[in-house]
This record gives sequence, C-alpha cells and structure tokens, in this order.
Amino acid sequence: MSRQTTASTCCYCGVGCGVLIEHDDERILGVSGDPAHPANFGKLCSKGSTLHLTGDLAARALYPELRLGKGLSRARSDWDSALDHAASIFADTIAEHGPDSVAFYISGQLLTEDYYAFNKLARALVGTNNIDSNSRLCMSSAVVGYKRSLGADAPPCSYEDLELSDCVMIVGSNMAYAHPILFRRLEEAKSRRPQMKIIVIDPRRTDTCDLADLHLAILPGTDVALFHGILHLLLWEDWVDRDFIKAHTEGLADLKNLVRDYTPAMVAQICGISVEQLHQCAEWVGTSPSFLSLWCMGLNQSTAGSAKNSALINLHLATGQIGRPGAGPFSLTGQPNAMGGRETGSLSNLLPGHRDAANAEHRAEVARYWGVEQLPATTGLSAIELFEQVRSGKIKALWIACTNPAQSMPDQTAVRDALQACPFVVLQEAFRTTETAAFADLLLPAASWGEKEGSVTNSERRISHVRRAIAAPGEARPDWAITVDFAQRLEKRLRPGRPSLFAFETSAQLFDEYKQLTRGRDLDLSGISHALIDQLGPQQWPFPEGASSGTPRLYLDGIFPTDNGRARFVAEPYRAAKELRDARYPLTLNTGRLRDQWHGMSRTGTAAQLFGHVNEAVLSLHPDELHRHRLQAGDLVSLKSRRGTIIVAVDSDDSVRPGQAFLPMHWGDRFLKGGVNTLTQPAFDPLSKQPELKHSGVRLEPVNLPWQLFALVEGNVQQHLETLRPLCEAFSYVSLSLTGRERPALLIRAASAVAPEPQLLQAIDEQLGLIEGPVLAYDDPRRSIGKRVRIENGRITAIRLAGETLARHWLQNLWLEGRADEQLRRWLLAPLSAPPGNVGASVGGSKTLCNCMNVSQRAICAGIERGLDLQGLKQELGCGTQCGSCVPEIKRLLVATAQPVAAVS
Ligand SMILES: Nc1nc2c(c(=O)[nH]1)N[C@H]1C(S)=C(S)[C@@H](COP(=O)(O)OP(=O)(O)OC[C@H]3O[C@@H](n4cnc5c(=O)[nH]c(N)nc54)[C@H](O)[C@@H]3O)O[C@H]1N2
Ligand SMILES: Nc1nc2c(c(=O)[nH]1)N[C@H]1C(S)=C(S)[C@@H](COP(=O)(O)OP(=O)(O)OC[C@H]3O[C@@H](n4cnc5c(=O)[nH]c(N)nc54)[C@H](O)[C@@H]3O)O[C@H]1N2
Ligand code: SF4
Ligand SMILES: [Mo]
Repeated sequence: MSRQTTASTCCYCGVGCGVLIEHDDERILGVSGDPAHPANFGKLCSKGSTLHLTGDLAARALYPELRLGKGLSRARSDWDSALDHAASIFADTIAEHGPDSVAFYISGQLLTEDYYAFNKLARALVGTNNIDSNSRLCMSSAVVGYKRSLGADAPPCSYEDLELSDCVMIVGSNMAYAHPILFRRLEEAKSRRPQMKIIVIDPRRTDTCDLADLHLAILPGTDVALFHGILHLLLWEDWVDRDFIKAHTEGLADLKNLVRDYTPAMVAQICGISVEQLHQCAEWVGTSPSFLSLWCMGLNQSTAGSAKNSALINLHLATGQIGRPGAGPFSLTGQPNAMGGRETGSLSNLLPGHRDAANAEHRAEVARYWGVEQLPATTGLSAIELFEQVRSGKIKALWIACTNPAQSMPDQTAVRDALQACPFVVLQEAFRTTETAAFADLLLPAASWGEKEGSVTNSERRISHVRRAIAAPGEARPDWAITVDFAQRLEKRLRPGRPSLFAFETSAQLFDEYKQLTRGRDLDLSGISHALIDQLGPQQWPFPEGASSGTPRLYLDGIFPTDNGRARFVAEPYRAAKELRDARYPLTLNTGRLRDQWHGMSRTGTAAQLFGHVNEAVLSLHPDELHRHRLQAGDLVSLKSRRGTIIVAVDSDDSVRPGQAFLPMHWGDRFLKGGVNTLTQPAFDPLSKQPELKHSGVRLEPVNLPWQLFALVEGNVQQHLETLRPLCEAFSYVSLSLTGRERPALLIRAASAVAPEPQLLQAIDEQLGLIEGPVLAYDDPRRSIGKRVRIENGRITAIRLAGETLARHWLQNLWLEGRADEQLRRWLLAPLSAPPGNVGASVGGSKTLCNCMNVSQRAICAGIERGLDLQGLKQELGCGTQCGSCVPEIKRLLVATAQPVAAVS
C-alpha cells in the first residue's frame, strides 16, 4: 500500500489543531501538524504529535458484547442482535416506567453529527430531557457565565487575540499543559513584545507561571473575591470605560454597592495575597490598552463556578475590554468538541441552536422542525443528579457514549454503586479497557480518531472537518451511525408506521439537517457544510447562509444578544468553597492535568512513552507539609476525604502551598487502586450544576504496609494489564504504569500489611512468565521474601520482587540498559535483598522531560552543570526543539541552577 496523507484534527483538547495523518489505508503511520490549519499552523504538542503511537489494538473494543444477566460475563454478539436487544429493553422500560426512566450520558469528545443524532433520539423520539454530557463537569459554568452576562453562550474572541493583547490574565488554567499550542503562541507573542503583561492566577505555581509577570497564588476558591477586589480598585482609580458602560451595559449600580465592601485589605486577606499584588493586577487590567482573560477549570469546577465566570466578565464590561482585537473574556474549552456539544444542545437544559429546554417557544420551534407534536417539558437531569437517580433506581436504562464516568465523575463509590445497580447499561466506547466498561451490559465498539468523519468546533468557534483516514478495526462503527441505527430500531417500536425521523445515511446529512436549527440564532452556521470547509478551510461561526467568510470577533458594535442589547453586570457575593479546611480535614485537595496524559488514559495510557514525564500518581505536598507529617518523598500515605480513602505515594513540591495538596486527575482504579475521584465531592454550583472537582477536604494518615511488590514485564502490555490488575486487588496499594520506549513494559508497585497467600503470588508469577523457562529465582518463604528475574538472550524481560523491593531501581536500570551480567546472577541467587554496591541513580531521576527527542531530566541537568543555556541545550541535546512542551520546565531547571534556593531544613 502506498503512503497517503489525510488532513484531519487532533482528538484531544479544545485548541482543535489540524493534523496530517500519514497512513497506508490500513494503519496510521505518523502524524504531523497541518501548516494550513489556522489553530496551529503546523505545530503539535506532545500529545498531538504522539497520536499515532496510541490506541493499541489490544485495548480497542472490536465487537458488540452483550451480557444476558447480572453476574454473567459478556459474550460476543453481532450488531443486529445487540441493537435489537437494546431497542426492546429501552422500549419496554419507556412503556412501563415512562420516558424519564431512561437517560443518555454523552461526551464533549463526540462529533457535532453524533450529538445531533443523540439529541433527536432523546428529545424527539424517547421524549426525555435526560441527556447530559461530561461537559457538565467541564464547561457548564462558562455556559451560564456567557449566557447571563452577555446573552448567549458564545466565546467572543479569536486565538489571534492572544497575540494582539497588551495584558493577558490566565486564571484557573494551566495552559502550558492543557492547551499547549495556544501557550506556544502566547510564548512567541511575549518574546516578540516583552512589554505585554501576563498575569497568572492559580493556587499552584504551574508551568504556565513560567511566562507570568505576576503570579497570584490565591487560596483555592477565592476568585470571586479577587475579581470584586479588582473591580473595587478599577472604580476607585477610575480605570473604567464610562462611555461603554453607559451605552452597552446595565446593572453596574448594584454591583458597585456590592464591591464597595471588597476593600483591598479584606480581599488580600481572603485570597492570601498581598495588597501590592492586588494593586498591580488591577492597574494592569485597568490601564493596558487591551485586556484579554483566558480561563478554564480553576473557575468552572466550583460550587461558585457561575459566579466566578460572571465576576470575571464584569471586569471586561467595566473596562470596555470586549469586542475589539486583543480584548475579551475567552474561555478555553477543554474537550475537542465541547463547543459543538453546547451548540447542538447536549446538556439536559439546552436544545439545538443555543436554545433552552425550559423555554416553551424554543421547544415548539424545534418540535416543529423535527415534525413531532412536542418536546418534553420536564426538566432533564444533570450529570450528578442523573447518576443519583440511577442509583436510586429511578433510571432503569442508561446509555453512555464516549466518556468514562467510573473514572471521571466525583464520589466514585456512589457512581460505581449506581452503575452496578442499573438494570441496563449500554456503553458506546472505542476502548474496552475503561473502568466503565466493566459495568456495561452492552458494549458497542465505536470508531475513534482517524476512523470517523464529521465536524468539531474549537474554542474560537472554528468548525473543522474531521476526516477519516483508515477503516475502523473489527466491527467498530462511527458514533452517529450507531445512534441512528439504534434510533431506527427504537422508532419501529415507539412510533410504528410513522415516517422515520432518522433517515440519515451520511454524517453530512446530519450536519445539513442540524444547521437549519441555527438559522437566525446567534451562532448561525447555516452557510457551512462539510464541502464548504473542504473548499475554504475551517470557519468561525456565525457564518450565515450567503456569507463568504466566518466571524473572527463578536460584539464589535457593543450590541449583545440580550433582550435589550445590553450586557449585564452580575452582582453576586463571594462564597467560599464547600469543604473548607478544618481540624478533621486540614488539607484542600486540588486535582488537574498532567502534560502528557489525557483524562482516564484509555488512549494515552497505551503508549509507554507518555508515562515518561510522570510515571506514577503521586500526591504533591509542600515540603513543610511533609515535614509536619514526618513524611519523606516516596512514602505511602492513606489519603482520606469524607467520601473515601486511597493509598498513594507523596512527593515534595514547593509549587503547592502549605495546607494544599495536588493529585493528577488521570489515574482511575485501573492504574491506581480506588482512583483519584474516590475522594472528590459531588457538591455542585446551583446554576451550572458543575461539581467542585478542584476542592475537597482531605487528611493524611500514616500506613504500615511493610510487604511490598515490584514487577516489570515486557510483551503485550495491554494483556498484562488486563490480567494482572485484578490479581492485585488483594493489596492495599496498587499502582500500575507503562515504561520503556523501544520495548514497552508494564510496571507494578503494590504493598500490603501482610504477605499474600503463596497461591496469589504464584498466579502473578505465572502471568509474568516467571514460573518456567529461563528464570532465576530466590525464595525465602520464612521471611516472605522472594526475587525472580527472567533472562532471555542475555536481557532481562521480567522482574518480580516480593516482600521488600530495595533493588527495584537497580534492576529497572539493568533492564533499561539491556544488561544481565554475572553480578546480577550472583545477587539473584544470594539471600541478599539490597542491590550490590551503589544502588544506582533512582529511575525517578531519569524522568523524560523532552518526549519528542527522548531527553531525560538527568541529561538536561548535566548539560546545565556543564554551563549550557537554553540555546546550548537545544543544540547539544535536541530537547525542546520539536513540540516545545518541555521548554517551560527546562527554563525552570535553568533558573533553579542559576539561583540555588536555600534547602528546606
Ligand atoms: N494534557 C492534557 N490536556 C488537556 C486535558 C488532559 O486531560 N490532559 N483535558 C482537556 C480538558 S477536558 C480540560 S477541561 C482542560 C482543563 O485545563 P485546565 O483547567 O487548564 O487544567 P486543570 O489542570 O484541570 O486545572 C487548571 C488549574 O486550575 C487551578 N485551580 C484549582 N483551583 C483553583 C481556584 O480556586 N482558582 C483558580 N484560579 N485556579 C484554581 C489548578 O491548580 C490548575 O493548575 O484541559 C484540556 N487539555
Ligand atoms: N478529579 C477530577 N476529575 C475530573 C476533572 C478534574 O479536573 N479533576 N475534570 C473533569 C473534566 S473537565 C472532564 S472533561 C472529564 C473527562 O472525563 P471522561 O469523559 O471520562 O474522559 P475520557 O477518559 O476522555 O473519556 C472519553 C472516553 O471516550 C472514549 N473514546 C475515545 N474516542 C471515542 C470515540 O470516537 N467514540 C466513542 N464512543 N468513544 C471514544 C475513550 O476511550 C474514553 O474512555 O473529567 C472530569 N473529571
Ligand atoms: S494543543 Fe495538543 S492536544 Fe490540543 S489540539 Fe493541539 S495538538 Fe492536540
Ligand atoms: Mo474538560
């Protein structure tokens, strides 16, 4: 087969970069940035550029699988039987318990056409508003913020504004990790125009702070107080745009009354910053010729998420910093098509075309267009409420697509109970390995990135055509096709003899039907089609029929899509996060992203290379906090919240303030026993219903888990993971990851209070290939200590240490170097457990900073010691020369070496 290139988009974040997929019609061979795509102009970050290395077929869902009774295991089925079965269960449930006894939980990672099919299915055919998406955990506070402050859910800016702005405030966003290509654009702009001011507002000192002129490490959840404090100063200093306020806004009087109380001293105290910092921030916001704000989950994932969004937009309205180049409130959308979800009505309270389910006129418009008598008026359930009602038994059939709630929803114990209790769970998934897959009664294999066609909208309202490069593996089908097929079977039962609502054969037909519902609305994209994007390239809405180009910026005329055309100041007082630190839970747990992992790791977790940057879930704590708890980096602790407990290793990290703790969000039960969201809370914002995933009260308790296990095994890592993870369930602490680039291996660390039964260890050894063949073993059953290594062709291919694991770094390094020498043999066959001689550098120290060029932190530090600067490091080691994602970290190492900080005693 000849090599070909297909232009498409990256399936990860909301930047929406264009990618060129290199393939031979059967396999994807490589990816590169699409130079013609206006989001990234050819660049890709460390996740985008490794897309072709992910998606191991061994982890993919390939055939429909059906479970015919709880307690039984699923068996392979075929599409006809599977979908007929699902249709009959849904039809029966609806007939017996009404339309609101079923629900759909979908995802910001679906394509616009997929969403549209799901919305029509739920609202027009089933007759329920119980259709919500994981965007409830992500963007719903921004949706409320835009709608109530500006009148419509429309981010008004363009990426270009990052380059044009004089003052950029990045708040609750670690864009260096989460929106790297936009961060690259900002870095370049700042290096061209160093006078541009960058403010970062984040309780942690993240890599994003690398670019900041001012970092406000506010106390978690205090953003509303901060924004009101800034507005207080803007009004006091007269840094406001009175003409704009008068001509284009309403409601300032009430807000003025409110913010009068937010004096600098009080705000500085609430936020845990200095009055000088507050003043500096207000001055730059108020006096810069243009002011842009960028925000993400630090604002949205909060019980005050809606208030935070509106309080930030207030600052733009007061200064007239909206509707012109380099200015405006600009939410960074998380998922690749969270925007498309909002446009098509994929939250329970919305309807297609930026309409509201609670609005009778909106319902009538859509019902008329769809040719049904009416749409349901009952309020639909939002994600947290939805799973509550699954748990209480009110929802009896649940359809989940393209999301992994058994990993990503807060309060996992409740979520897993709900999934367990639900009589019928359907899961439409590309990977059969996810935590949620274990609960599915029907697993439907979905085509994934590179295998499906449709459209997505990125953060700047730009619609791209997602193109298919290769056929989906096995029997996997595109999401819209699965949904339409199911809907056709269901309508035969629910509306027999009536014309089909789902006569779609291509995704373009779905798009063409959908776009008419946007006609005349703020997001009017009736002029766009798949073919038009192919012709003109990706376009920004609004793009009404007859237009020749899209719309880079909204509200240039100061007219807003509210009833009277005026934007609204929103006056809401600061409310603290729900779980404040107290004597029982003295730490605030913050959770968030790592650079190289994506959410529950169904895709990124298949590439060993992507574990190189951070190999294990560790709890970051300030050195003082470690000291106070008498802990050392690497120690295991029991981390408790009001909802559950997990056991995890701690690390010393002075980018986290004392009293706080940070855990990456990515590790679910598959990779870390219990998973991170066992701890997080379901409390949500009253308007957006978005849960407070960023702040949970926790405490640390010491654990005594003297019996430890370390294992490493090469080969089919997905299969090893699948068989070994359940065997590890008996241990208190279990952490799995992949390692190695050329020869990927599965790595297991586990610990428990007492040694396991010998049979369990034997079962594990069997899986590891450490029973027979070229295996060297030393066992001391009396001490419950044992070591086994498999050596093939002079190289280690599997390791297992039990009891204690002192030699693990040494062995892992030997494995990495492909060595299996006499010294190893002698050590293996002796009762010694500690490694011979020098333990060798810990493998932890060789964390891969530059993933593209495979350059370790150790190599970079050595280079810095030799006197190399950034340019020198790039030239000599090649690090940071490709995607650039590691440059902020390299710069930090350079700074740390230049000004050694006093060691913490
Ligand atoms: N590498 C990577 N990139 C991703 C994703 C991924 O999984 N991996 N996921 C994508 C998705 S869906 C999303 S939603 C985005 C999320 O992108 P971000 O929101 O940028 O990422 P997070 O790390 O979740 O959180 C951002 C920051 O909020 C801070 N924060 C916590 N509490 C507060 C607070 O009270 N106030 C303020 N001001 N800040 C606070 C945290 O310390 C954290 O640094 O990333 C997208 N991009
Ligand atoms: N503690 C904590 N929890 C969080 C967050 C946090 O910051 N902290 N962030 C929250 C946020 S912002 C988000 S967006 C959520 C994300 O949470 P999830 O939505 O659960 O995240 P993913 O793991 O990306 O799930 C997407 C699933 O779709 C599958 N998939 C991939 N491609 C396709 C496809 O084409 N079709 C189908 N049908 N399936 C496909 C993937 O294998 C994956 O299992 O997590 C939330 N949870
Ligand atoms: S910034 Fe990275 S993850 Fe996001 S779309 Fe671009 S390449 Fe993909
Ligand atoms: Mo998200």
